[in-house]
Amino acid sequence: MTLSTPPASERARRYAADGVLRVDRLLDGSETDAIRAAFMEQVERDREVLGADDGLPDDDVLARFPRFMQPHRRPDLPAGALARRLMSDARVLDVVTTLIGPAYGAQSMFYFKPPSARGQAFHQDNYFLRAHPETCLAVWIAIDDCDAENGALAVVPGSHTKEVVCPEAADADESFTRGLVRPPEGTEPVQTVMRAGDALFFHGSTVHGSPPNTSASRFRRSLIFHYVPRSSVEVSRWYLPLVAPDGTEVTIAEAAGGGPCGDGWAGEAH
Ligand SMILES: O=C(O)CCC(=O)C(=O)O
Repeated sequence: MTLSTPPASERARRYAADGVLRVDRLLDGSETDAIRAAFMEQVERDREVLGADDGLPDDDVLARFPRFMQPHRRPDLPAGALARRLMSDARVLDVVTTLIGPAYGAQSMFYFKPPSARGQAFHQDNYFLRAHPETCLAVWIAIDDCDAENGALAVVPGSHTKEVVCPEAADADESFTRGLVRPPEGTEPVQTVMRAGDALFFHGSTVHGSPPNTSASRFRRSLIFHYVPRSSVEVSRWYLPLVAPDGTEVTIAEAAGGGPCGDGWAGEAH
């Protein structure tokens, strides 16, 4: 199976069936060039201000190029201002609203994924965001052309109808994150091939992840947003405050305890 971009009138149906929707050319080349340049400038100047602490050893290439978390919360930085603006961009929100109705922005992330970087084992975003009573929705935008060699995203169509499960241990040689959710029985992963500016919109229970970047010289950068429906009554603390389309910050209750891993589970960042 390959994922194709349906006509706009087919988007909701395709998303309901597959749990993932591809929209090619969401951003144009001048925009992805500007995003790439702003984030590279930031990571070279000061990576700590936005970089996640993923507990990586200093000699891991991802310690030099950590994923950036919640850059939209730093609109004083050029990269943060871009993330903030794009989180509320009409082209993005139009699709988001078609799929899940009126929504709030909950998270922005930027992955650099340089050559030799490990990937991210299969997982489900609902495990982390815990937006209730609804699901979250991810928007994954390619900032470089990408394929299996440089670690493009792989998604599991149809897995969004299954439960959120408690992860098992991932292979640390392949994944910089620790949890692994296997594709449910009867489903198959699809390795995507995308151009810079193409986007995937996927359901919070859709199993997805990415292989290591085995290319010699091709970064695989991506800009990622997560949204929750405006009808959500709670979400994990890390995602608060949410951001309304007009930029207003909104706070709802914190989701805590329970979940697929039992009552002791206190939540963790994505
Ligand atoms: O970009 C990647 O390699 C993985 C991103 C991802 O899985 C996520 O944002 O949940």
